Amino acid sequence: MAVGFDMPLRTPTAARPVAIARGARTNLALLAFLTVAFFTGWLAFAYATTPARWSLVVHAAGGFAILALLPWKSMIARRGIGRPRPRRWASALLGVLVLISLVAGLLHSTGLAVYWGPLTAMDFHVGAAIAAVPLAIWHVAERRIRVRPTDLSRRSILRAGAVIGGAAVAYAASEVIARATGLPGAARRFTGSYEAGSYQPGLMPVSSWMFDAIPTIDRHAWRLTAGGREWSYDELLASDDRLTATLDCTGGFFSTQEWAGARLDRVIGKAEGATVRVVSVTGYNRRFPIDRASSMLLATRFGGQALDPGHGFPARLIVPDGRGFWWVKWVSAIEVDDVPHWAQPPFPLQ
Ligand code: HEM
Ligand code: HEM
Ligand SMILES: Nc1nc2c(c(=O)[nH]1)N[C@H]1C(S)=C(S)[C@@H](COP(=O)(O)O)O[C@H]1N2
Ligand SMILES: [Mo]
Repeated sequence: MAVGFDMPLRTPTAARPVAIARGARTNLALLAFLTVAFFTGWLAFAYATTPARWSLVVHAAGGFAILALLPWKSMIARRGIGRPRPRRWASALLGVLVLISLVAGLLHSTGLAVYWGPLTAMDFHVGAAIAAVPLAIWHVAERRIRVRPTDLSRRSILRAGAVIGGAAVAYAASEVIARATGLPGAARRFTGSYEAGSYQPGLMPVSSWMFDAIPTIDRHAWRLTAGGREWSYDELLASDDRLTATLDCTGGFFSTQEWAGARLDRVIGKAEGATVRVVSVTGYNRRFPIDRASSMLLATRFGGQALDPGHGFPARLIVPDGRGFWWVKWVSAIEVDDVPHWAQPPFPLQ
């Protein structure tokens, strides 16, 4: 970020530059909090274990800090929107998207509105945040701000600390209030997700990462390619390894079921390699370190009944402690090779 903080030139009075310098610090703080919120959000999505918890504490504090800056930013925005700058509407749209994201995040966390038809509050929360990214980059690039020594003065740093501390206290208070008033949000898991249909397969939600539609698969025609051979559905159905595990979807729900099928290490047999890649008939796939195979299950059943098409019939992967997007549905092939497990996008692209 370099030159171009040109406002003092247009404001020759002695009083204005002070106000503007304050505006620059607000913008700078906003940039920092938005960046933190965006990355900790994805970090929380990457885990269904403790890193999700501390990511979300930082995330929520960042979100509350952005809320705290809104009065100051709206002063800057009101001042700027009056200027005949091209594409001001894009800044206004950025504002709308960030507000949608903030409101949807709070609706999710309080539990006041978790499901909106086929979509969840989380879908709006993350969707609006992603849509805001190009606008935010453009907004900042077009309005270069110069970081001045005073922006890093003791006073500025103390002020930033006060905003962060205040945001953390506000977040903690919101959690206490949610519990005291019995808001539905009090029941969320450490990932922020809500329980749905546990131990009741018929009530478990059906979800896709992005665009995958439920395929129609004929149980007689279907074959699984794994361990150097082909498996029929009935052959796989004969395996009775069991695992009780919780699917935690980034869409904002979790569901615990008693899964049954074949342990993954039994399915791949003696195949040697560093990683195991589990592939769906739709092409959707995920790769895992081979030493995790014995903790994963290729399930054909849950709660004593066969999987239905929505939940992955004929077979789906169960990944204890892995977010829902690792639980590949409609599995058709399992491959073992030496491609490293990190040589894949951190989140599926389809
Ligand atoms: C513009 C960027 C973002 C802002 C300002 C923001 C802000 C917020 C706020 C204020 C909350 C409510 C916190 C609470 O009361 O507990 C929240 C919750 C949440 N956000 Fe974000 N967020 C942003 C982007 C994202 C992204 C990109 C993701 C994921 C990829 C994400 C994932 C989550 C999750 C999982 C929760 C629920 C946490 C819980 O209920 O405990 N956020 N966010
Ligand atoms: C929540 C995200 C943000 C929103 C919604 C937002 C919105 C706005 C709006 C509506 C304006 C006035 C119209 C315009 O100039 O296009 C504006 C001006 C401005 N914004 Fe932002 N902004 C955000 C974040 C940032 C960040 C992160 C920076 C810099 C790091 C920044 C720097 C500026 C500057 C320098 C101006 C010009 C002020 C003036 O002309 O007086 N903004 N912003
Ligand atoms: N083939 C395929 N498998 C998939 C997905 C997908 O889009 N395609 N979505 C994943 C995601 S994000 C989740 S949360 C779970 C949802 O499983 P469910 O519909 O049984 O609740 O499936 C996972 N397996
Ligand atoms: Mo999901």
